[in-house]
Amino acid sequence: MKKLMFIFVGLAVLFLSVPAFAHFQMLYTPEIALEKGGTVNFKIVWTHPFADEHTMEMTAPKAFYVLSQRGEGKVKKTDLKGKLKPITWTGKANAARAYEATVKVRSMGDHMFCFVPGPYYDKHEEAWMQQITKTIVNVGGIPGNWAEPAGLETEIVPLDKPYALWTGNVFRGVVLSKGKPVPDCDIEVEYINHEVLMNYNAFARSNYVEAPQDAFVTMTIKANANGEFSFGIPRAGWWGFAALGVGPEKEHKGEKFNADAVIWIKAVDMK
Ligand SMILES: [Cu+2]
Repeated sequence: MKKLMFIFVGLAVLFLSVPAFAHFQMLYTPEIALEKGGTVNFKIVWTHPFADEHTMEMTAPKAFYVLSQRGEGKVKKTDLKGKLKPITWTGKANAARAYEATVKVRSMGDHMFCFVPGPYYDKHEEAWMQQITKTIVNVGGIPGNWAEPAGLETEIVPLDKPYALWTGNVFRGVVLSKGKPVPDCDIEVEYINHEVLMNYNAFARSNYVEAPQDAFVTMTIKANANGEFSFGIPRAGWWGFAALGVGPEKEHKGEKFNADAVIWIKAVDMK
């Protein structure tokens, strides 16, 4: 009888458990602090970048563009949707549709890449989700529009240059929805824990960090009353920040809709 109970509990855990780790819309390119203009290759993957436990099937993207500014110059918008090409991304657990893009950046200054994915239906949560994502690339160390809102429905506006961070620096940001700060929201933070193999459309399987417990896989921090947050960066590499459910849209096709605001930063070691 006791044995039977065990099996029951085991099965219940198996079927009721929802994925513990947070998903992130990756908008990844190996280098974001460039010496000079050139070609920037993006891998755009909807996955769990710390655990690499499940890669999700992306739907048709809504928008992809870049807002470029050199110094105090005019902000130039370039549509990049036509550059998106579907790829198959292979994770540890499965393979799924993702996208890649090859983009030329010519001018010095900041290039704020904005990606709006199509809504994704999550069966476990019985809700639609969408992560509106920014990655800011700099050329030549000339600052531009890195601290300006892109004007997205929801976004994280950095208070520190996201491409000029040493390991151990603090990264701060402010969460906006329709241009207004979102007080007290939850922000999930995750590390890209696996080397991104650009030529293989896959993560490397070696040299990853072992988390001592699940709360370290996806860290959750809170914004303050002004929608601002800060995070000390413990390790070189890529860190993603996702402000949860902060988008103004709450319903899609008669069901719950959660839009998150995501930003990516890269830290480098002082050596
Ligand atoms: Cu997930």
